[in-house]
Amino acid sequence: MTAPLLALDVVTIFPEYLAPLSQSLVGKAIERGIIAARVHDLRAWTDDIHRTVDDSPYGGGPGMVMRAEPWARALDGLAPPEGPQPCLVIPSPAGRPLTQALAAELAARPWLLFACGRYEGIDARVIDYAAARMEVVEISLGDYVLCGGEVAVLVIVEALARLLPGVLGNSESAANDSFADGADGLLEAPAYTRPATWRGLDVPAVLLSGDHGAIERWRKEQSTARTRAIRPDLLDS
Ligand code: JF5
Repeated sequence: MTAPLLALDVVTIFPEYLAPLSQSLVGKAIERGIIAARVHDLRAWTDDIHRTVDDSPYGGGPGMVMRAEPWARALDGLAPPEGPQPCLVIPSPAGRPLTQALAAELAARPWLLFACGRYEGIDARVIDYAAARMEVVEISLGDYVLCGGEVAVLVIVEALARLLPGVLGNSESAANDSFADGADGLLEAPAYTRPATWRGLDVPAVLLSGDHGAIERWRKEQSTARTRAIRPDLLDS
């Protein structure tokens, strides 16, 4: 097999949480060798009998913080300092918002290393330690708090995997997506399939008309109306 387009490492204290990576489109891309994915248990890089990954926060406050040392050993083990370096991706409510543009940027990297935080997050020095030799991107899925980074990693991997050549079929190409390069950035118009009447509900007649100009205009109106109602912020830009 030829080299994968994208290598993924995920470090987590809940490796089973990443099981969905082997399903669906991402799973297929792994089977087909387009993506190489490895999931690692952070506790493999602890050295005490309790395999401790957390401790109380300096300065006080609730909750626990992930200790720096296991993370540094994980980074050094997976990406030895003298070798090629991955882009380190850390899901965090304090990160850069995930957008289609950021997903496309990440999809162009050869190697991504995901660090899944839990509790109140990872000792901040880990980011400084990593940033001295690799690119580090903290990414937010939105303004809410998850219990850990694992689900965010699944979201990020799914968003970028479908942008890799060969992952989507031609019929489901990413090029037409609302947020793809050159797209209008509006929400998609509603979609319908057979039957034309279903439980008393009809497909809009224009879609059955065969008039491609009228269909295009109708879809644009639908997109604009939906966007104005649900995501007016997308119209401002
Ligand atoms: C995480 C400590 C990281 O909660 C998130 C998140 C919210 N939006 N985007 C990501 O990340 C996981 C939880 C707790 C650090």
